[in-house]
Amino acid sequence: MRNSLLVSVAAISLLSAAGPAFADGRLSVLCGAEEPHCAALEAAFEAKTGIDVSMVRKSTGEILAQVRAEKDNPKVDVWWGGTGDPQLQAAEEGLLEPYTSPALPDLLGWAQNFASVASGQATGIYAGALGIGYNSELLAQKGVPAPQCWADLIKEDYRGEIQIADPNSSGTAYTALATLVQLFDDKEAFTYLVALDKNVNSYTKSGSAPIKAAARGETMIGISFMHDMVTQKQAGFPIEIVAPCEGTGYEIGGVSIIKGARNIDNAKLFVDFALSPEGQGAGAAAGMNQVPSNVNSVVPPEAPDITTIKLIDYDFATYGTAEYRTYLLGRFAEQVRVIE
Ligand code: S7P
Repeated sequence: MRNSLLVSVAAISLLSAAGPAFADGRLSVLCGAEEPHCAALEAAFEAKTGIDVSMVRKSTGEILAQVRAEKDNPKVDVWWGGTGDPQLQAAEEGLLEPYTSPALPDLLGWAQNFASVASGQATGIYAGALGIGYNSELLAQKGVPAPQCWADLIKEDYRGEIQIADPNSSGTAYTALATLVQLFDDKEAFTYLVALDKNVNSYTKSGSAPIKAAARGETMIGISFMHDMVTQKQAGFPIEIVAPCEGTGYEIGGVSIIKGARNIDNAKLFVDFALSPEGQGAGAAAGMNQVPSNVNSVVPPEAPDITTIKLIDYDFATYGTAEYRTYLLGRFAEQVRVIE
């Protein structure tokens, strides 16, 4: 009798260990936003729920690569932050778990649309537009005009003066690639990128690195999200922010649960929190300047007003497909640069 009881207990423990989902007070999150943003959200969620979060920051393309690599044995529960296209690509590849948060009706239209493009497997958390940022002191020293348009960036004035991230690792740079293809046609966009390459001094891993480098005087111009430029300006660096005259693209940052998440109940709690005014307020408190998706969230006072910027009608349904990602990144490697 005692022996058979021991066997049953052992079997139950084995089943639980192998089972797909059990809340045990832990949660593993991959964070695609800025480090202070990740840390602030982690602290706020832990304080509210007592759940112990393990949060790792990576660039968006790197997160997609990890989620793909771990698909048969997922080690991560939640993907929070970073640009939305790679989450749409993961959704299409069946790597995410559908979840409709009760907060969905409180979200702005663009965040709800994003959730429907993702078939309920990812939800919009914030939005922000791409821009050109320049260091006004370096610009004055060199005596060149301030760039106003994408077209300006291929001029000789800016030879070796521009940074942009690698579209393979960075969601920001993928957004830039998809933006240029939507603004011009494919052929013109890649001709432009080849010309731009002559002026690029470095392709960085992370999307915010170019504007941080410009802020510190390591490059004159950075192509990044405007809200990341505002953060540098607020820190006192001589950065000027330009909304390109031809129009620009934008991101919708996303949150999603990884298919097969071991801590699925905690993951749902995290998604609900990330969509709440309280969770979204953690970003603003950490000095971040994206536009939050919940109608009741406080918009950071200096967040770029995306309603006044000339935005393209960014086609998330197309540029969020794995087919387009493969095509754009392949063509970039073939015609522009293979980044080591
Ligand atoms: O939090 C700032 C932010 O610009 O970072 C994310 C961005 O994708 C940076 O990551 P990458 O290295 O992948 O480019 C944005 O989602 C976010 O707004």
